[in-house]
Amino acid sequence: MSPESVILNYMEVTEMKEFFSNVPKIEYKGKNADSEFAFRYYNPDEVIEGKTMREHLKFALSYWHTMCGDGTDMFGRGTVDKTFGAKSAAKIYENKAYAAFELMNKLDIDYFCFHDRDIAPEGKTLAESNENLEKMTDLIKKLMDENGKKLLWGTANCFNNPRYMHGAGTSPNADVFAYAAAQIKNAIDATIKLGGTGYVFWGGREGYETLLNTDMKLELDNMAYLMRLAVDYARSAGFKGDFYIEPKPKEPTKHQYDFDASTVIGFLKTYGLDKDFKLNIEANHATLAGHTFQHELAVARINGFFGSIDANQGDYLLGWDTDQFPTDVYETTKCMLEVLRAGGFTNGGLNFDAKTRRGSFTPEDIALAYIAGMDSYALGLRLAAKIRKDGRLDDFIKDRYSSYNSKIGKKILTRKTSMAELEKYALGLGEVTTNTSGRQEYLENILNEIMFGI
Ligand code: XLS
Ligand code: NI
Ligand code: NI
Repeated sequence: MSPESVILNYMEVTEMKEFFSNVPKIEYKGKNADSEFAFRYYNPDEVIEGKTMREHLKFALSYWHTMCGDGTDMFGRGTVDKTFGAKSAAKIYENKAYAAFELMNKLDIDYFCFHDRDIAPEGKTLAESNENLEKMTDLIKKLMDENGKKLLWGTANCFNNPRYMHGAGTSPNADVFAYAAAQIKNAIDATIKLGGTGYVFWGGREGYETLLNTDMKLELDNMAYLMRLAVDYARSAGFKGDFYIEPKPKEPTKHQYDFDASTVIGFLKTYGLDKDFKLNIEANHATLAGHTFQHELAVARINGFFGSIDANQGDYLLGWDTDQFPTDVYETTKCMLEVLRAGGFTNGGLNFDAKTRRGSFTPEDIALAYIAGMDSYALGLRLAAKIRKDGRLDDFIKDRYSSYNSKIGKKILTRKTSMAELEKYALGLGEVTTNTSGRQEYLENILNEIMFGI
């Protein structure tokens, strides 16, 4: 969004103190809370499985959706004013920052995530853009210190500007590759300056539309080289956090190179980047790839790439990234089950890469949306812990593979057999008569019983 595109522009307010004046400080009030401005399930200090809910969930505000997204879609202009009472670009971005911290305080959110161009406008030249970024990170650093807020991760927007029409690191144009590298270098500097614990690569336009004009190998090689350069630069500049790739199968390009968790892990291993990166799994991207959210998280976890999460949800009837606030409690529960199985977040967290629907256009809607997302994840955490305590689902899985605990199974599991021995054993079996039921429906009913049983 460029500031000029916002039509709902009121008189410039220079000393605006409160931007979400109808939103009170949100506190945990329990199930019987008598106001919509309250948490019913998110009780930050409550301990679950040895950690507070605050420590488990590590909620983050996404600066792009919340401070910048104005509801523009393919068929209509913005419905929401995100100028925060200002007129000039400089003042708009300043007010965005003040409003962001007010909202984080009111919602009791400890972290935020940003693209370079969300927090500071692009200038006429790269040098000017860098200057804007420097100035805004000075202000944001001050606000972080004053309000005790932290940066979960930073990233560079290498997809909005027309120069990136053919990609950034995968552009056929070497000048674009150089420009992207320069932009990423500055975004890394900004992340380090703000003490960020992560740096994300979401491959904006890193993909292709047609192989009629695309050298896929050269593009992938270059994308990996840009990542290698970025990691080496960041480490030399003192960055101690994690690097993440955020998989997405399509949109904006028809075929995004970072298709899904498995594809990205393969890519990282091919290019020797697997020690440097983890994954940032987004719910809506998982479903676009034809997977469940839990599948993507499990793939990341079992391969040692579990890092961070973009918490949102899509619409199963639509084929694009709707970035809705997550309210499907089956999904948040299965997600938190994976997070607990992974041992929880280290440098990562739950970033609400989510926006209110275009018709939910008031400032209060933003707060209500975050409350809905946070409460849904709090419920998910509570229910995931309950599932683990109940133990029936975990026990079922363990038991299902018990044939590997003895005899030929143990030999297979300990990798101490051979094709000849297995053949001899199979010949002796006559036929396999030992299969047991997978009991899917029974397990689905147990899940319901644990989640809703009274
Ligand atoms: C877009 C992505 C993006 C990343 C950050 O679909 O989700 O918002 O999270 O660049
Ligand atoms: Ni995302
Ligand atoms: Ni997305």
